[in-house]
Order: sequence, then structure tokens, then C-alpha cells
Amino acid sequence: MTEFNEITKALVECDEARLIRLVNEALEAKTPAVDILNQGLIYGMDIVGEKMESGDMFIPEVLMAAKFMAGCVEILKPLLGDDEKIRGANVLIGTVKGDLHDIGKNLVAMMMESAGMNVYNLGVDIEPAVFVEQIKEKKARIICLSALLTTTMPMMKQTIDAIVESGLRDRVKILVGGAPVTQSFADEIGADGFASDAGSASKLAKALAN
Ligand code: B1M
Repeated sequence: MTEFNEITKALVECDEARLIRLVNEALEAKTPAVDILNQGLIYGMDIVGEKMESGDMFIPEVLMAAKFMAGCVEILKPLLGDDEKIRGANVLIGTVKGDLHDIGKNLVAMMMESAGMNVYNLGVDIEPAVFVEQIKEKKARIICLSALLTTTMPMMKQTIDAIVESGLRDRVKILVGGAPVTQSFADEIGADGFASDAGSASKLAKALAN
């Protein structure tokens, strides 16, 4: 088994001590940090996402893997060049106005960070105008809206309308998600994509960013 396979396996198995030891050993053996990130860790998080989609891994394990991955990224960060640190486009994510649920949205943010994207997590109860202002400020290209309540789903449409009115719609891809949200709702409100879970949200964002 290669050192990358072992790192991937330790991450998927949420074995933190082994994971950190393997990453440090790889660095001592002069393995480039970018290879450890891409071939070991990011690949591992892709597998975690697939296992979550198929029901072979559950939310607490996924959160744990994302946390351990973030710990390894902290070890590697000083050794990565600027281009390698930010592989993807800037992503904005927030729960729409009126909605205070943030566990799923944070999971999506963590999966995207783990996949190498530069994520700005705006929080919960976010006004459409704040999304618009932050798109400009963060030069974001991917916008992720989360809603967990049927009563706040219409706020997703209002947020998209505000982005259209601001003249920024052509510069961004808008993804929506959250337990009550569906693909047909996403189509109806003019979103560019829908994801039912954090793994597929991360995959979709990566695909749309390229
Ligand atoms: Co609330 N709540 N809640 N709640 N809550 C639900 C959503 C509810 C289904 C419970 C129920 O009645 N069975 C119900 C909604 C009913 C409806 O609208 N159809 C409900 C209600 C009614 C309410 C209140 C109105 C209750 C009240 O006060 N009377 C109130 C509303 C407050 C508000 O928001 N204004 C309320 C409050 C709360 C708490 C504050 C107590 C707490 C939230 C704590 C927090 O988030 N920090 C809470 C919780 C915990 C829940 C449940 C139990 C769990 C939600 C959760 O975290 N799931 C929920 C019932 C349930 O879902 N079983 C419920 C785990 C999480 C990992 O999954 O969020 O679905 P989820 O995220 C997934 C996907 O949906 C997707 O990826 C995630 C990971 O795979 N995803 C995205 C999420 N966002 C995405 C964005 C994307 C892509 C994918 O962007 C591209």
C-alpha cells in the first residue's frame, strides 16, 4: 500500500492519531505537501462523501473526518504555495433569512473546504442584501443557499431575485439545498443546481467552478 493509500484509509476510518502520524512521516520522507493533500486527503474526503451518499457513513463520522482533514490541512498549509492552497473558486454559503438551522450547512461548508475550496460561511438568517454585498466583497463565484423550513424556502427565490437585480447573476452559480428542497424546486426558482447532501454539494460546486 502506498503512503497516499494509507493516509486515505486512515482518514476514511477516522483514525486521527494514525492519520497525523502518516502525514508527518510523509513530510519527513520529503513527499510534497500538495501530493499529500490531493492524492491522500482530498481523495479520502471524496470517498467519505460517497460513503455518506450511500449510507455507509453517518453524519457524526463525516463531521469527524472533516475535522481531522482540517487538522491535517493546518499542518500542510505553510508548505503549500498560494496557488495550491486555493484550488477552487471562492464559495459563499449561508442559511437564508428567517432560518436558524446550521448543522447541515456547516457540514456542506466543511466538505467543500476539505475539497480545497475557499469557503466563506456567512452563518444563519442571512438577508438577500447581505448575500449580494458578500458576492462583491469576496469575489465569490459559487453561492450556496441552505433552508430547512418549508416556510423559508421562498426566501431562496427572494435571494436569487436580489442577485439578479444586483446585476451579478451572470457572474455566479447558485446552488440550493436543505431537507425540504428538491431539484424541481431548484429549477422553479432559477438556481443552477441542487444537492441533497454535503458530499454531492461539494462535487457539484467543484464541477461548476471549473
Ligand atoms: Co428545527 N425543524 N425548527 N430546529 N429541526 C426541522 C427542520 C423539522 C423538520 C423538525 C420537524 O418538525 N420534524 C421542522 C421543519 C418542518 C418544515 O418546515 N417542514 C423544524 C421546525 C418546525 C423548527 C422550528 C419552527 C420549531 C419551533 O420553534 N416551533 C424552529 C425554527 C427556527 C428557525 O429556523 N427560525 C426550529 C428550530 C430548531 C433548533 C434551533 C432547535 C435546531 C437547529 C439547531 C441548529 O441548526 N444549530 C433544530 C433542529 C436540530 C432540527 C432537526 C431536528 C435537525 C436538523 C439537522 O440539523 N439535521 C430537523 C428535523 C430533521 O431534519 N430530522 C428540524 C442534520 C443535518 C446534517 O441535515 O440540515 O438536512 P440537514 O443537512 C443536510 C442536507 O439537507 C444538505 O446537506 C446536509 C448534510 O448532508 N444541505 C445542503 C443542507 N443545506 C444545504 C445547502 C446546500 C446543499 C446541501 O447548498 C448547496
